[in-house]
Amino acid sequence: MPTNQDVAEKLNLVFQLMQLAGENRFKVIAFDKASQTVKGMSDDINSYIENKNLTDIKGIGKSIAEDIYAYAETGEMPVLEAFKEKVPVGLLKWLEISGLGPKNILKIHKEFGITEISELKELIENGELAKLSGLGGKSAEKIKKSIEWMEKFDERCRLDEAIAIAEPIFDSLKDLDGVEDIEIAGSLRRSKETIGDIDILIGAKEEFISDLFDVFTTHERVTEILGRGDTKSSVRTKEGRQVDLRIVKPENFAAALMYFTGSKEHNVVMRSRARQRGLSLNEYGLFKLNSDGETDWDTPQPFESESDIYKQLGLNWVPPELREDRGEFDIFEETEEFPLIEESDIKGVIHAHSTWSDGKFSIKEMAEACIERGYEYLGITDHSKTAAYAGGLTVDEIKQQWEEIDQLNEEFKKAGTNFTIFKGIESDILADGSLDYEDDILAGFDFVIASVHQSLDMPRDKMMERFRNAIKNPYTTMLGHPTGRLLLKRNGSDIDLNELIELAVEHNTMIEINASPWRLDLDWSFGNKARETGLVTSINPDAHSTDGIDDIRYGVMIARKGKYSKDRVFNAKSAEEVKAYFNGK
Ligand code: DGT
Ligand code: CA
Ligand code: CA
Ligand code: ZN
Repeated sequence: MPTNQDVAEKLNLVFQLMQLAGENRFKVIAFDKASQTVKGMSDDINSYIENKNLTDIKGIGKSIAEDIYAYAETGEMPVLEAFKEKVPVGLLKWLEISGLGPKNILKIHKEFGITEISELKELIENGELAKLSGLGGKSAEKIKKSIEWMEKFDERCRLDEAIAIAEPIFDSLKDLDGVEDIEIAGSLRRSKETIGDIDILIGAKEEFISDLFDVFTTHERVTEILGRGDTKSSVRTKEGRQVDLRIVKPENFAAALMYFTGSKEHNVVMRSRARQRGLSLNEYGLFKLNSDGETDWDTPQPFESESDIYKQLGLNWVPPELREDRGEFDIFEETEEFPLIEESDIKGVIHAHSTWSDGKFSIKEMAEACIERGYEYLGITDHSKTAAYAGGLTVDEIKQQWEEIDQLNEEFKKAGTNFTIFKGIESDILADGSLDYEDDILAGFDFVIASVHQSLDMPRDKMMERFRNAIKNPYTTMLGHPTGRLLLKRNGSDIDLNELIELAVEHNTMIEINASPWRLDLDWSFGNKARETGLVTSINPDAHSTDGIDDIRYGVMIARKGKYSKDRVFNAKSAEEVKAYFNGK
């Protein structure tokens, strides 16, 4: 019997292959929607399969239902097999190469019969690719550069990818015999936006170690055992990521957790604080220094917890997100309470797309998904007219959309649902920094997110002028994804964010933290600047589907890392407060 996950994965693969094959847009979207629906379902899909009533599920049409029945019966999904014939699965990875669209990918594949990116790189290097029309000179150079970037970044993965790997492995270990303590450590515990390898730490007595490593190294995601020692095992998962599991004595757990959480920079300061107090701090614990200034292993200092170790070194407990040696020592010498934004503080969803532009769900469906998740409001922001490639809205369409929103709000009111949809727009910042509509239209929105989507690689001074104009524009409520970076894929624009943050504060313009795990932009490393200047952010999912709303989770992780408390997060305000703010602006 297939699991929901199996079915969702198969449908998603069809979706991706269809995209590559250049299938009709509506068919492609249908598979994407169906896959997301199945992934998010709480009941077992098999009960629908048995009752032959899959089409009762919203988002699954008749033809996809047939595909799923066939899959359940035979273990193969005919539509998937058909597409695999047309487009080899290996080509999917090519979609990540910028400068190479689906059409050219298929053309190259047909002409040269290759499916590996390494083979493509060879073709470029020996000049063969240039023989295909439209792929010579400049575009070949661009493709080659992009491949080199990808190779470089293969060493790391995004935060969401790391979580998706770490959590199931963590869950498979946490209740096993002998596990007294268990935590995810390393960069993942610190909520870094990209992760090298995943580190898991267990506190257990020696007699349990071997069994625990057995479970770990035979986990269903593991494809390769990279090493197995007495206290550490490393594996590679089917996603190509490395996971390290270390098992320490329960009494060493707190010290080891601190050590393996890092960062290295944070640890360096901690060790020097220990030395100043005549102590030595390492992964095994806290010891006295002998007269030669070396660790005296016979003098372990007792400690109860991480917090206790920090106390002994003159500090309050430092939340893992802040352990980067970026001012946390000054703060936690003084403060015990340093409140950081929490997911439960978020009251509404700002920055979401609907079918009016490039979103996959209607405004109503997006609103219902927000209500389901307990939010009080939704700020819809479809693309503006210049973004024609993303279905940007004409002035006429905006007026129709406003009517629809008024109507929906009226319906909510009548039904006694305490929920508000705000009228927003994600306006392109044009090349000269102006927004994408005349003032009388801009004035009709509740709020405006101003984002750059084109010509991201302008020279720094031109780009800065562009941003300055957008920030100063009285209709700009907030900047969207300021650098435009796509993590591990594309660098952001060359801009001076410190200056822009100051200017934004001066003009009462916010800067979003785009919570898409591809972006996480504004970056957390500007957190100190934001805090000093009093910048207000909004943690925005930039959702293009109902699922996308849940990306807020990653935005909150990054906002915490950037030291934001809830009073500097706009969408931690209630619907009433937000309404009052929009009316005032
Ligand atoms: P990553 O994996 O590149 O995303 O980053 P981390 O921080 O997870 O680094 P990783 O996995 O190499 O090591 C995990 C932690 O262990 C690291 O944050 C601090 C600690 N650690 C590892 N090696 C050293 C070292 O040579 N010196 C110090 N002070 N700490 C280390
Ligand atoms: Ca790591
Ligand atoms: Ca590691
Ligand atoms: Zn955008």
